[in-house]
Amino acid sequence: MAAQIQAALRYEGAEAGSSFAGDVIAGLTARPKRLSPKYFYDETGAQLFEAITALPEYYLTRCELEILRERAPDIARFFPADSALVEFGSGSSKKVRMLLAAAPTIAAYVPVDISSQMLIQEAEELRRDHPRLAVLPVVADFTQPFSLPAAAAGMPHTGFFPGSTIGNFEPHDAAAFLRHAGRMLGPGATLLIGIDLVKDASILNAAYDDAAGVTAKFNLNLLARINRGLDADFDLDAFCHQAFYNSERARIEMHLASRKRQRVRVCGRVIDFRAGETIHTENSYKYTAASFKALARGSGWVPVAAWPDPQGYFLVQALARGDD
Ligand code: AVI
Repeated sequence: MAAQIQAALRYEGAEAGSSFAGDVIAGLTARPKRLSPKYFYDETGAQLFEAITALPEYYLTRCELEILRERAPDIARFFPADSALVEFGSGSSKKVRMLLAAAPTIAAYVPVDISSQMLIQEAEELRRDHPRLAVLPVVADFTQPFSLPAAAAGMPHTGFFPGSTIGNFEPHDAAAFLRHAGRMLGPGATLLIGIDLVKDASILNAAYDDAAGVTAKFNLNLLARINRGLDADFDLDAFCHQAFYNSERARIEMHLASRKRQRVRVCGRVIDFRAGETIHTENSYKYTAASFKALARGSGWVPVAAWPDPQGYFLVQALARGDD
């Protein structure tokens, strides 16, 4: 286990050392300014995201958990006996536990996440609770090709990508991910994916701009992370959180807006902001059942079943690999 932790830390150290600085400078010198949402998730960011999932306005997690709780026996019918369940971006194991409870014939669980700490801790707890299940964590950026553990090689694979995380990908990246997942999971694979649905803008806006200001803190933490990691001097009080639904592009946009004209130093570079100028930090795309099916079909998958929550806010969609 110690070796696994060390390998994971080496991986994270290399990530922070190389691409973080380059991506931040490239994003802040681009027009319009932007930062990748993947950098939200340092330790503080991951804790703030957990807090977001419990907010009254953030319906996504509650709706998906309700679907998994109520429909797990139907969903479990899509898992072949003695198969491996591969979760992309696993984080906490709350959702997969519902599937494992309904499908005791799953032989292996392969959580894939870039954050080694959570991965290893959750894996230990799952091994304790499911002694017959092979828990085979993989520390990797799941958007890039990675190898599945040899111990799961001969098993049929089911992918699990909950949380509407696919909504944080640009549509062409979402299509690329679906293709890459199909190649990784192999012939005969099924993919179970959580999708946030298009709905009234007032519900969407509230979910990303909550009254308690937790999402604002989550967004501003990106600047705090840059201050800490890249020797920068962002004044967090001089920026404010903005989130709004862009109905033409069916996406929530999150920005950090400069409250005044100002100059910020990052990694020895000087970045100028106009008053009101924003850094675009995240898109969260929303789909209709039909628009997601079209995306999946165009990316090598066949929609085989879908389970919405009773309000029709969220959808768990099952896909089968198309060319098998
Ligand atoms: C992780 N992801 C699905 C969240 C979302 O809803 O797009 C991230 C998030 N951003 C603000 N609130 C939650």
